[in-house]
Amino acid sequence: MGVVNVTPDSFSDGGKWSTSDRAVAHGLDLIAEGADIVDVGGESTRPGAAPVDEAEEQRRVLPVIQELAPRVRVSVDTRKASVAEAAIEAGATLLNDTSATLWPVAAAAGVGWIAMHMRGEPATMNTFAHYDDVVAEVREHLVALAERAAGRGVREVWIDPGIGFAKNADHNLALLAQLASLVATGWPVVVGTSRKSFIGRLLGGPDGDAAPDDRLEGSLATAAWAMTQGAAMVRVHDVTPTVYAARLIGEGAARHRAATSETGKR
Ligand code: PMM
Repeated sequence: MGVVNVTPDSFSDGGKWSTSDRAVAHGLDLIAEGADIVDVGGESTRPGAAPVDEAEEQRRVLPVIQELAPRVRVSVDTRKASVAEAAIEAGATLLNDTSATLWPVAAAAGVGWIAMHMRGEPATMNTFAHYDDVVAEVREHLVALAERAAGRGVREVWIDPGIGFAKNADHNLALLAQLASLVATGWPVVVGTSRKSFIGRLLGGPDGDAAPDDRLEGSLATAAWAMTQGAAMVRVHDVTPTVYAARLIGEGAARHRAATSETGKR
């Protein structure tokens, strides 16, 4: 999943694709680079970000979705039912729902739904980053959401631990280290680590955190880790290197399977 943020203020790429023309051009580039899904968002969810009103969010995302949807599967990254509905009209077939509340829209429209874990709102979420066992709490919450949505008619449900959403760097690393326990639930897992601040902190030095543009290696390493642990989708800004990594991992896994089945080993 390649990201197109049609926003002036996203931490990762804010302002770069904030006009429709530029956003569409960027989406076309991501398709050419090998993205299977393009995720279009019109509201930044970075910690402390100011909310955007419905009309403005629709003005940002709808023309971009209309242009891209005939060419690639489009997801809409929104927390608002009205924006989700308008995005589906415009051609989106997957709701990337960081609020994990929009399953009724997905059920009614027959589109897919990504339930992402967060606590509070982007403006306040950092104050909720307290867990006894972050992995178990996130897993149980997501499984409950997924089961409810599937039981009420959403045919395609994905779960996402919400790296960086109401989580500190230790929480993020614990969730990544134990990603297999989310994968073991059987729900397809989406992971978004791309350019996030915990990577900047880990890659930083005495002068401070690495800037979002300098987080490629960490983004790629964490995406590759997620894929090898069984994540079904990674949400990234840097599609070309991630597609290379995905191909390499897929090829390696196929050869490993072939070699072990030849020798009868498991
Ligand atoms: N992260 C961001 C936005 N949307 N959606 C999902 N499903 N998972 C994520 O981890 C996620 C998301 C924040 O990153 P951005 O500002 O670079 O888009």
